[in-house]
This record gives sequence, C-alpha cells and structure tokens, in this order.
Amino acid sequence: MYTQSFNVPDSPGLKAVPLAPSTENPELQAHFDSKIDADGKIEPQDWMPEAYRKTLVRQISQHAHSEIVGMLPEGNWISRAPSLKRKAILIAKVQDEGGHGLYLYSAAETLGTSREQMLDGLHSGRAKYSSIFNYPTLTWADMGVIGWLVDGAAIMNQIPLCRCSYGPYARAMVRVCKEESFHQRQGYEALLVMMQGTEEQRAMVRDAVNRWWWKCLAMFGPPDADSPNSAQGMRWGIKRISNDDLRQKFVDATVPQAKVLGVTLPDPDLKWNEERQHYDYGQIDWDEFWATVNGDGPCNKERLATRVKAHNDGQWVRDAALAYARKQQERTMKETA
Ligand code: FAQ
Repeated sequence: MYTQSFNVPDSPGLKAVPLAPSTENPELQAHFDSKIDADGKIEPQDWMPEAYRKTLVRQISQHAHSEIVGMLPEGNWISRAPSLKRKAILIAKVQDEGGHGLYLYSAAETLGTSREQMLDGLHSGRAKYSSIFNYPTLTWADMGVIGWLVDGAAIMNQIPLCRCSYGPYARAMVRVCKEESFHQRQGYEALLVMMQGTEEQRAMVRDAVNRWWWKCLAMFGPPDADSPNSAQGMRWGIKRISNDDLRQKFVDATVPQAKVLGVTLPDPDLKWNEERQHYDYGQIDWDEFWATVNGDGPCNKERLATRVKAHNDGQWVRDAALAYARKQQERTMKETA
C-alpha cells in the first residue's frame, strides 16, 4: 500500500549543506566524502567522522527504543483480543516489533556502543523514543488504527532508510519494512471488518481515528525549518526525504484509504490542492508534540516504568545466559587444551 520505489528522488531543498571540514584526518575524510557523494555504503570497519557515528547511534538507538516501547500499547490488548485469529495476529505483530528493536540495537552496536549503554539511556529518560507510543489504547479499534496509521507512517519514514548510507542500518530496514507492511495491512483489514459490523463498532473506529490522526502526523518530526538534524542527516545520506515531504506523502496516501474505509479524517482544512497536486492539511499542535517528547505525554511515565520493570525482572535470564556461555567457553577451552 505504501510501497515507494527505492529510487524516489531525495528531497531537493535540504541537500545544499556543504560537508563540514574535518579536523580529524583529511585523507580519510576525503575518501568518506567521495563514498557518500557516490551514494556508496559506509560499513562498520570503514573510517567515519565522529559526528556521523554519533548521529547514527542517536537515530538508530532512538529507533530501536521506539520499537520496543512500541510493543506496550498493543501488548496491553493481547489478552482482550476479540477472537483467536485476532489474538494470533496481534501476538505475531508485537513479537515482530521486539525483533525490529533487536536488529536495530545490533546495527547500533556495530558503531561501538553497547546495548547496556543504550538501554541505560532509555531507562534513565535521557534517550528519546517516538512520541506516538505515549498515548493510551482505549478500545479494540485502536489496534486497527495503530496498524493502519502508526505502522503506515512508520513505513513511509522507513522505506527511504533502506537506502541509508550506513550499511547495517539500511540492511536491517529492508526486513523491518516488509514486516511493517504486513502490520499495516492487518490493521486496515481489521478496521474494514469493523466498519461492516454494528453501528457501535463503526463509532469505535471513528473515535480511534479521531484520537490518533494528528499524533501520527507529528510522528514525522518537527517541520523542516525547525528540524536541527535534517540538513546534516540528508547531506550524509542518512535521511533521504525530509520530515515535511514524508508527512505530505503520508497524507496523500492515507486520504483515499480513509474514503474506502468510510471514515472522515478529523481535519476541516484537509482538501485537495489542484495546483500543488497534494492535499492541504491543518496545523499540527507542536506544543503538545514537544511536551510529549520531553516526558509530559499522557503515558510517558507508565511506559518507562513498564520497560524498567521488564528489564529488572529479566535480569535472571541474562545472568543465566551469561553463566551458560561462560560454562560452554570453559568446556571448549578444556577440550582444546
Ligand atoms: N518522537 O531534527 P529532527 C514505529 C526528535 S518506529 C520523538 O527532525 P531527526 C514502528 C528528534 O529525535 C517509529 N522524538 O530529528 C512501530 C530530535 O531530537 P534529538 C520510530 C522525535 O533525527 C509501529 C528532535 O526531535 N521511527 O513506529 C520525533 O533528523 C507500531 C529534532 O528532530 C524512527 O525512529 C518523534 N516523533 O528526525 C512499532 C525512524 N520526531 O535526537 C510498534 C528513524 C523528532 O536531537 C508499533 N528515525 N524527534 O535529541 C528517523 O527517521 C528520525 O530520527 C526522525 C527525526 C524522522 C524521527
């Protein structure tokens, strides 16, 4: 549904930033720059500027945290799914999100940061994760809407990341996007079924769409003009399409889907602009977005406390796995001695 060709042109406006001159090693820097300019891939063993490494660790670890915190709003509904079929689908989806977190932590580890460091950043509240997971899931219709809109927005943002300049991140994203595509379709299908059901079910879907629509538009990040990381991220080939351009693509793709579903998106300013060949849409509440990103959303505290508890409760599993690995290593060393 959201498939974008991998050769969609990059956002033009943000590519003009010159590469920052390196004080580290001009020769290696020149080699790095030429690889980026030729749209090549940077691999873990390659030299890279420290700022590039830091930016990637920031973005990939935030992305990983989003995937695992993102398991929580839907995880809450596994025990309340309306049928065995829906329960099996939801369990599979939530497990997939956990898997995405693991690929992404592994990709970030190739940049020299440890999983412990990243998790410490999350658990202490220093690291960010996507704003969208700080909202509550009030009814079963929220499961469908998360699949349709949240996964839909995630795919729109992540397809260009399959072409990201850092090899391990780009490769991880290919599989992630395939799985997100299934997530999006299962959500949309669940909503289609509800819309063909009772009036009560239709009302539930409309209410969920109304609550999630604007939050999903904010997922793409601040407007380009207020996005401190975009220009450099685009120059390095990490980001390929700007926050605003992705948001617009999402709106354009979603409006026809809403029509098929039979729901109205909660925006009186949403209308087709013949001249721009895009939908115009209304103002996003950026104050609410920043309050949520900075820890004051409706569920921030609950989400973080749940993650910290899960981590602490799992300590014995990590201890046991390490003890087992040590034992295996000692045995191998004895056998080879
Ligand atoms: N929430 O300068 P920019 C999913 C922060 S995965 C929180 O534009 P950048 C799957 C940003 O980090 C969803 N913070 O930053 C799923 C930066 O702060 P910093 C996650 C946000 O990096 C579905 C500051 O604002 N996807 O949904 C948000 O160039 C269902 C300034 O922003 C990814 O992480 C936000 N929405 O662009 C799972 C994709 N937006 O770090 C379960 C990878 C911005 O300077 C269930 N990430 N900020 O302190 C990206 O593509 C980029 O990092 C952006 C932000 C586009 C998110």
